[in-house]
Amino acid sequence: MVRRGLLLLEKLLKQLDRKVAIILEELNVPYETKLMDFSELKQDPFESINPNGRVPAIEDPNTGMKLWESGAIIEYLLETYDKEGKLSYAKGPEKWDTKAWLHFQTSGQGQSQSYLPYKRIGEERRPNR
Ligand SMILES: N[C@@H](CCC(=O)N[C@@H](CS)C(=O)NCC(=O)O)C(=O)O
Repeated sequence: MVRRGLLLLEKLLKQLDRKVAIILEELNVPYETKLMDFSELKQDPFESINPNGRVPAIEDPNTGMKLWESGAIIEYLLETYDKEGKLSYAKGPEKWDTKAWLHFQTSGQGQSQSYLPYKRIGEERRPNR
């Protein structure tokens, strides 16, 4: 099946964006990245994709889907492009176990670890705030 490449809107070297890129790579889904500047995030046209004005976000020309929130993007990619079950399970306890790990990562571990480097270098606030 010939697929058109997805557009991944991200900021360079951010772990949330890399997480989405890793899924795309593992599933052999073609994509290109568009690196966003902070100044572009809190206004249109980006806010028409993500009203919360944050990356990552994707645009999928194969389905017309535009999506934000890394966890939702990952679930979408798995359901749409992992028909062979390479990274996901269609049913059974494994399906719910992997969802538990995904929610654990996005709701807790992901957010807290993104602050760790800034704590280590002694900054009170993230430089991008
Ligand atoms: N819960 C969101 C978090 C997204 C997020 O915080 N993204 C950061 C970059 S890694 C961002 O866009 N920050 C811009 C800002 O805070 O204005 C997700 O998992 O996608």
